[in-house]
Amino acid sequence: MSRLNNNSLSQLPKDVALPKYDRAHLVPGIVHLGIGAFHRAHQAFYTEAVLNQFGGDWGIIGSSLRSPSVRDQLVPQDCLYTLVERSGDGEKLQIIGAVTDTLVGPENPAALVATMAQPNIKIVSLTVTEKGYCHDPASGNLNENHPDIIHDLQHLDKPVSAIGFIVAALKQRFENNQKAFTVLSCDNLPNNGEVLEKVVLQFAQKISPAFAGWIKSNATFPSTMIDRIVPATTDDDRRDIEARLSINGEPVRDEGMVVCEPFSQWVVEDKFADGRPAWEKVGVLLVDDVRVFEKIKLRLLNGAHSTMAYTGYLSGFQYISEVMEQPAFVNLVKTYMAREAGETISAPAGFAIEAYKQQLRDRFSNKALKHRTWQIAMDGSQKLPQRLLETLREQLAGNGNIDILCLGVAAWIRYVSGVDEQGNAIEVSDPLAKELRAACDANQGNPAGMVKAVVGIQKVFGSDLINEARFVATTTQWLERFYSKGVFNSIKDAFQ
Ligand code: CS2
Repeated sequence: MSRLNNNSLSQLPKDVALPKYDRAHLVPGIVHLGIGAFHRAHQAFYTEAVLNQFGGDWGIIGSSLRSPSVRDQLVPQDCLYTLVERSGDGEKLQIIGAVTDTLVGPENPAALVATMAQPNIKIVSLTVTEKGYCHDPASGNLNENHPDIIHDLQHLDKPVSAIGFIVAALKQRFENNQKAFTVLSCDNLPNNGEVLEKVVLQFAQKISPAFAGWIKSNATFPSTMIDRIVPATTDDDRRDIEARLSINGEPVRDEGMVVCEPFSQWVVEDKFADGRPAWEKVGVLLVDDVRVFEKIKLRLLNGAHSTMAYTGYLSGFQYISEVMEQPAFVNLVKTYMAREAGETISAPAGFAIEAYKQQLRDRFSNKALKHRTWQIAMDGSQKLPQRLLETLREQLAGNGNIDILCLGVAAWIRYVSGVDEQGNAIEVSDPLAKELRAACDANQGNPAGMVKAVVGIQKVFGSDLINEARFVATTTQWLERFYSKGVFNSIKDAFQ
């Protein structure tokens, strides 16, 4: 079996869309930190659209800050990969060519820093997930006790964290009197640009105030709202696509392919230090203020996602589309969007918010996407603050509806206890997994004690929420119900 590469392009089946420009003319202008499936289906897709429709030469150097697997998938195939859009209407295949190389941070950190410091690099973008910011989610401050930050402050010549890489590369530019770059956060955090700027400046300040001052006045940190549902690629996906790419009956293997939904959205604050691709020509919304878009998306989409992930997983559903086949869950999601989340949102003029909510429910119901509840359930300690807890604080302040927010928090506590309703272990993937498990174990059989212990973790809940009696009581009631009659039955009783 052959492998997708530059030579196979011209022979691929006619219904596979190909790069329409000469890849040899690309000049890397972007280094992306964290080249996972999301980047390949989102920012690289938009840059590809600019290249296809309007030319230019913006190439992307991808990098992984953890494992070499994406490099091993992409480099042997000239960094080409297939983007597969799936919905009930079928499947659309496109080969993306915008990525020119892929580096692995841990293998040679100095090489990645040097690449980021090259004058042709104008943007360093990142998708490193919430926990990659090494900040305290409740306060937004750099977590100086984070092992990666401790390491990087001592060894900035070989950083391990995204923050360390950014600071190290900016430092070389500062020392060489070069221009700064734009640092473009593409993670699901409210005000992600501000969050990133804060941790980068706090880190740089520890090196020298003059350097931190230079970053502040020269680098820019636009905030962005990113949206596209991109489940992790599976071996079944790779096998299916092999056949779809076959040349003269011989399958073509693509190890780097990604699957996504047709929908995508990107809203970007337009403040770039040294230029950018003409993304506005291909549907990206360049605006002065992203916050309202980010709030709408995080609360309606991601808040619903996390709530469905914990309750759905515990009810025995593997995929989000299966959860959406249950009338009680549909009603739960509708109510949450109208009430708990919806009441805290004022959409900008012209934004059809009801249509947006319906479209979200349709997207969740896309059966062609195998989006695992377990995947979304990951890293809840990093996600809950912006997905549910900020909404909760607003609702508490106005004495408003908090029921489904408490249900979501209770389901998360039930999930991080680490044992499902059949007594099987749950593989909880979360940087605080041990601490959360210990808090639950110390209160076995005592839902009220579990809630107090978990909500007492200030890194997640701040110091205020433990004192909110209505929140603690409602969350405890849900957790009691979950333990006495099961999660699915509790939801059916309340929402069917
Ligand atoms: C999901 C998101 O995994 C998760 O936590 O909620 O990745 C979600 O699919 C994206 O934000 C959609 O844009």
